[in-house]
This record gives sequence, structure tokens and C-alpha cells, in this order.
Amino acid sequence: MATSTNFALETLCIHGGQHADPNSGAVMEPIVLSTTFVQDGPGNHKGWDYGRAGNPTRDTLERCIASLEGGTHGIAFSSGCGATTSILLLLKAGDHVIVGDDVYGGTFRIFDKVLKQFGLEATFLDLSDTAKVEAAIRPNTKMLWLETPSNPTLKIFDIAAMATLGKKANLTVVVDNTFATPMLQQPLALGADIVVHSATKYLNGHSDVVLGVAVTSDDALAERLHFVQKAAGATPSPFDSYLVLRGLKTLAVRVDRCVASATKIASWLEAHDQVAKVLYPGLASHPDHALAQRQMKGAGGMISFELRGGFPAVDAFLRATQLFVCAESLGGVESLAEHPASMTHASIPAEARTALGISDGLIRLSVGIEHEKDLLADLERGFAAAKAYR
Ligand code: P1T
Repeated sequence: MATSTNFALETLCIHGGQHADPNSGAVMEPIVLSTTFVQDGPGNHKGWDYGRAGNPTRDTLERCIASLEGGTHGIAFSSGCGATTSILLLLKAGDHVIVGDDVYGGTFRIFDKVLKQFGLEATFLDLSDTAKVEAAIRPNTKMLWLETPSNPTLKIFDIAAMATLGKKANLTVVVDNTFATPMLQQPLALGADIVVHSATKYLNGHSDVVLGVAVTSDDALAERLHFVQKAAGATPSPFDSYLVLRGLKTLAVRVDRCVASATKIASWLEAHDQVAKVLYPGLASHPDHALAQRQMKGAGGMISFELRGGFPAVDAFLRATQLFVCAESLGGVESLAEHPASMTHASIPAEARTALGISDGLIRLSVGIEHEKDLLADLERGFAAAKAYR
């Protein structure tokens, strides 16, 4: 079986945690649909007893993602939000979490609308200022949660600095690596305790599966996460697990293409007279550019930009593009465009959105793997339609 110690990431995308099926010789992972597994007398089985507790196809996906993140344990969930909630179930009422101020709207909603009522406290903070983060740590602070690059303003936070702080204060440091993928950044190697993904995005890459995953190298955390996975039950289906394994095989080439096209598109947008501001960590103008260059192997496939003319211009733009389909989500082979203020981040109060720079004119692009000349022409189509509102 391929392991993270002896193969490059590009190879692990295809072979990580996998081997030919010993029963049939099948090269591709079999999809085991059975929900229950025969026991040769109570408790005597081949490693699986019930589908929620474990499944051979899911196990292979978990091993593959763990190998890509350089971790020893992968734990898969039925969605990215399911993974987030399950990690937060490691905490108890009265515990406090420090969360990066810019996170996916659904992640904010889990803290604000779901777990708050069970007594979990959260402070949302710009993690760029380490002293400020340190000052926010309370006796009941147990976890530090960050997205980097963040969704949707593409802030970059210093994972190693946050991990050092976390170790000092005995916090579990969780990094949502959805935007970067392990191809561009491996948070565990930088000291994080848990990496979480919406595998719905780049890991699967084809916009046809909703799935989440957590990875850790900490045996005790893994045991607790496996317990929550089994006990709370937000588990993915064997078929979805197979599809993500299949999608992972092309992760390296997809991410390469997305980064190359996004880099060109971001520079092109920056020179456009209908664009007030471009947020892309690969641009020298990005406030965290130097940190991104140090921490990441590429700036990713996500770009946010502020269109002159506010919502009327955004509306015209998003109706006019043909390849950049107006839709939530990201990380698929097809390009997508969306309006965070009214779509992915609508659950964040308007005041907080404004403070974060999620204005009514902000558009978020997920750059796919189509030809870049077609993508640029498509964006020009959007700009032409929005011109009247600038
Ligand atoms: O959609 P789901 O698989 O449950 O994943 C949630 C999630 C977690 N973390 C990040 C960074 C995310 O971006 C997401 C989901 N995001 C979108 C659907 C979106 O369009 O931003």
C-alpha cells in the first residue's frame, strides 16, 4: 500500500492508502454497499461490523486523504459542515473557541445558531495579530479554528504561529484547508492538530458529491473523532466515498491548472477599470502576499474582486457570464461565480460582513480548468453587461 513516507503527493493522489482488491484483483476500489458484515460468532469479524461504524470503501478514502495531508488518521463525514460539527462535538458546554474572523458562512452559522444554544462560546477574531489572539485566550478556551485562505476574502493566516500559540495554551488547532488543498499547503506539518476539508470542493473536484473529512496525526484525537463519527452518525455513503477517491486521482493536475489560470485572471482583473479591488494571495498587492508565498506552494484557484457599481452591476455581471455559472460552491472542474453577501455568506450579519469587506459589490470566482482564453472572454462578457452601472 502506498504511504505518505515514500511517494510524492502527485502519486499519493492516485495510490494513497490503496491496493488491488485481494478478492477480485480489481485495480479500482470496489464500492461495498453492504450495511452489515457477517460475524463468525459475536464480535469475531473481518474488521467491519456495521456500516455507520466503518466501511471498506470509506476506509480507503480516509487512508488516501490522510496520506495526502501527511497525517495518520482520516475520518470522513457526510459533508464539510458535518465534519465541522463533529470536530466541535469534541468540546463541551462552557468551552470557548477562537475562530478566524473570515470563515464560510455555514461554519459561522454552526457556531452562531447551532452550538451556541448548547453552551459553546466563540470569539471571531482577525488572527493576523498574534498578540491580540493571545489576549483573547481565556481559561475556558479549548480550540483555535482558522480557514486559510479564508472564504471569501482570501485572508492568509500564519498556521505555524497559530500552532505555536495553541501548543503554549493547550488549544486544539484546527485548520480548514478546503481552499488550499494538501497540494498547496499541509497544515499538520506546520503544527496544526486537525485539518478539516469540505471534500465537496477540490478533493472531489466534479461538483457531484457533498462530503467532509478530518485528518490528524494525534492518536487520542483520532479515537475521539472516530467515536463521534460512529456515535453522532454524520457518515458518508460508500458510493460518495468512491466518487471522492476517483476525483482525488486528478487532484494534482486540476490544482496546477486552476492555480495557473487564476494567477493570470487575477492580474488581468487588477488592470480592469471596472474593478475596484482584487483579493488574490498570489498578487503582490495582497496584504498577506509574503506569508502566502512562504506558507503555500501556489495561491489557489479562488479570486474575489470588487466590481464598481454595487449590486446592480454584480447582478448584470452574473447574469451575463456563460462559463462562470452563477452558483454556490467551488473547486470543481467548471468555473463558478457567486455573490457572497447574498449567497454563501448571507448568514453573517450585514454589519460583520461590511467590517470584513464582504460588500454588495464583491464577486467570488472559482476558476475551473477550462481554457483560460475562454474564461477571460467570459469575464469580459460580464464586464460589458455591468458597464452601465459603474
Ligand atoms: O458544503 P459542505 O461540504 O458542508 O462544506 C462546508 C464548508 C466548509 N469549509 C469551507 C471553507 C467551505 O467553503 C465550505 C462550503 N462552502 C461553500 C459551499 C461555498 O460556496 O463557499
